[in-house]
Amino acid sequence: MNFKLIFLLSVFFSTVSVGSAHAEKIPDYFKPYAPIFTDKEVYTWTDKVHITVVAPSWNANKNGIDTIGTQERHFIKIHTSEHSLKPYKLTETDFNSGVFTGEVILTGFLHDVDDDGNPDTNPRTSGDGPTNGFLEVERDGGLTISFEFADGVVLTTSAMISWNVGEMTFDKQTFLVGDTAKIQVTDPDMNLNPEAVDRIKVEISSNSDEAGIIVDAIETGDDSGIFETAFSFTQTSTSSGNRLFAIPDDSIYAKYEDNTIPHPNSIQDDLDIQIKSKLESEISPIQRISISDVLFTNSFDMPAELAINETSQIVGKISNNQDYDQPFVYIIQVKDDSGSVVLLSWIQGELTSNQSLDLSQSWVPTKANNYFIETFVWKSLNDKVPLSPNSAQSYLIG
Ligand SMILES: [Ca+2]
Ligand SMILES: [Ca+2]
Ligand SMILES: [Ca+2]
Ligand SMILES: [Ca+2]
Repeated sequence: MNFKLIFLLSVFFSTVSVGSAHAEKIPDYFKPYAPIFTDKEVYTWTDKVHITVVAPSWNANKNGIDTIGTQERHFIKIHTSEHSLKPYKLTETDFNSGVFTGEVILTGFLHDVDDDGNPDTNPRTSGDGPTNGFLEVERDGGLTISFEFADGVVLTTSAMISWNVGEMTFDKQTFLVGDTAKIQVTDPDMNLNPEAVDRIKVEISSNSDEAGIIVDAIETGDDSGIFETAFSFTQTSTSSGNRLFAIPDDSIYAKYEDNTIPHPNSIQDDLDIQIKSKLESEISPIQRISISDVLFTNSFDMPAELAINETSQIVGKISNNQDYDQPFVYIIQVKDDSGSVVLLSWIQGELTSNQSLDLSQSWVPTKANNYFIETFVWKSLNDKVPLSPNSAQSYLIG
């Protein structure tokens, strides 16, 4: 038994060595060794396909560049179910490498990728290699490369075609008002031309400017499928170009409409890719408005003491410390010494950039007491973020 096994092994090894001794014949009918490689297993519809065939037996001239693919009965064919390139020439990478390469640019099919009603692709099938090939492909089809290596021996390899769901990120989770914000979109399907920089549209908006801006994101290289854009924030002028009107505490939104989404979505479907960030200020909310202690005036606007059953005005002043407009609600609350609220009123409004406002509320005290008068500035009644410290004082009406 042992002898038999050793014998079989020796036959096996000697077969291998005989095979390599004959590898220089052209072609080697007995050893169909010429693996075909593509640089990816899955391509998008407009990718550039790099093809490599390792075929040492086709290295006829050790001192010159050989080619494969165009010899009668030894054609290379690159095809989908609908379109094909044949014959297609591949050239040797070096005089004596036995490795043959070529490229084909996939040209997709007619499709509108930016929803403007016009197709953005130029599908065509032409070229004879090694680098001038264009080939139309379907969204979910395949791509096959075959090489008639020897009579009756056809070597093939296949790759898939698919669309991809786009991805988008901000470079930071929150931005400060002076920042330049960056957005990156990855969608290989929008690399419509693998030999030139492509661009896509990104919509950017804030709570303060819901219409926002539309900016171009530019591909980071001819063949990257990654797109970048940058924009800044303004609190003092309207949105324009790559500048977005937004005030601190606004949410910042970016949207990319992906019109190239994969199966099982239909080819006509689109998907909004949306991300959110936030704009913050170095100045904390409580420092953004200043507040004065209240004064009391009579009906002639003259300073006056409070008195029982007399109408007075409680007058406060607030000032916008920021160079952008701020909505506010100003609240006046008066409590008696038991803690009961005897007056509560509020004034809503907006302070323009660096504006000061006098705010007043009439009050008729009805009994002698030691009153506690407080004023507050909040963002709004729903969003009770203090924009200034509270002001408080006691007032004795005897
Ligand atoms: Ca050669
Ligand atoms: Ca279009
Ligand atoms: Ca490109
Ligand atoms: Ca896509």
